[in-house]
Amino acid sequence: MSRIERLEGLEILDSRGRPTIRVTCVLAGGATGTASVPSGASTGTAEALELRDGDARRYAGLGCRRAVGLVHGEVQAALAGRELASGPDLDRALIALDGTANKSRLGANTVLGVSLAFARAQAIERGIPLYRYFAELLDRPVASIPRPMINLFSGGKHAGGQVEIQDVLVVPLLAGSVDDALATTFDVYRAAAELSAARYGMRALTADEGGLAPPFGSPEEMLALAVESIRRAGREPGVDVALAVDVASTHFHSRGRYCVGGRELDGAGMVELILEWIDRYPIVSVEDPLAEDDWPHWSELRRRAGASVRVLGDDLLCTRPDRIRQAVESGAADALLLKVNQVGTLLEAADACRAARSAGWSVTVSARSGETEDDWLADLAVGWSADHIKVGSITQSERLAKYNRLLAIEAETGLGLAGMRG
Ligand code: 2PG
Ligand code: MG
Repeated sequence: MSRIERLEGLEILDSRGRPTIRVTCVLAGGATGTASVPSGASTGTAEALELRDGDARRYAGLGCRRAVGLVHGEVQAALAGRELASGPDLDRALIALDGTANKSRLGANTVLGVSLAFARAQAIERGIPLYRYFAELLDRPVASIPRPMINLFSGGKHAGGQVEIQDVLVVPLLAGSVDDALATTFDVYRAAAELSAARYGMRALTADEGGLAPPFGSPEEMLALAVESIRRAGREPGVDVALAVDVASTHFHSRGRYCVGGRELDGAGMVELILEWIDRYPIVSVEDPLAEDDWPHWSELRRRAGASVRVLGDDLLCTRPDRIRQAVESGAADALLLKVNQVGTLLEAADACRAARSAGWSVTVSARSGETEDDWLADLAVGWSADHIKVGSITQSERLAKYNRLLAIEAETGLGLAGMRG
């Protein structure tokens, strides 16, 4: 049993210079945990709500003072002094206190900050590493370290929108360790920066998550340059290093039409385009290939894409167990992108993880485009035995905090990287 003595909130800035919150939880015995909450840009409609101040005179309405006030006020008043056996106990109390379906009263940012800070405090109180604490929440042993999917090129909402698709990522297939995966990616990233400079005459400007963002003329140009970068780095595309794509197609879709690469396609046309990409490029994972509500075309794509590629749901699923079950029943996807702040508590994210696992799906734990220097995500991905982790590129400290934590966990545990198909 743990007893919360005090909760403190602090408004801090994320990697895009926008406010977010950091919560500190002090337990009666003195153990203290602190955690910071990330924030997305290409958000799904079914995501839980982030509480923002809405005061246009301060941070364009994005301030988090109300969330901080709730941590100090209502949430602390409701929880301080309560005996709590575990994180799920606390999360149930938070869900009941909020009382809405999408955390719109307290805000998913407020709720998640408290949920994570308590987890850290309890792990400290029990003297166990955070990844072990997370593993116990799912009642699974820590089996492996997730294989990173690392941003190479970005477009869409994470860059200037010069090309519609959001991210092209590298997946080091043969790497046996995080160390190896990062060293391989370093070579590919460097080759990509050199090619971008030669071809587009620009230095290596980066997007929100540290991916390179030259002014590609089309998504195909972006994919082809990724393949060329792998080759230039002395690796064989599809053998040593494969590609993953976050199409994020919800964000260039409107009223049944997808506007991409100068084309205007309906859902069937979008399915054909994705199949063509899978055919032409060494793609092993395609995320949000269709819009968040285009369920029939998701199922058609999953049926036709073949077993060598995972169809990964982000905006489609929003880490919600009900939407995952719908996707399992309709055969819309076979991989979950898990972002805890899409649902707001560890408890609900763990349910989502279980729902995906019991359908035989793979799980990719993901950071958000607005991140902080906090590294809890690395512990979560290891603790929940994710197949992959997606935290952005190998630049920018808010990304590297997670990779560096994975390196430390790897050194401490000697665990190997997850295989490509679990
Ligand atoms: C995504 C994420 C991370 P955002 O779409 O997968 O890349 O972006 O946090 O902006 O939703
Ligand atoms: Mg996505």
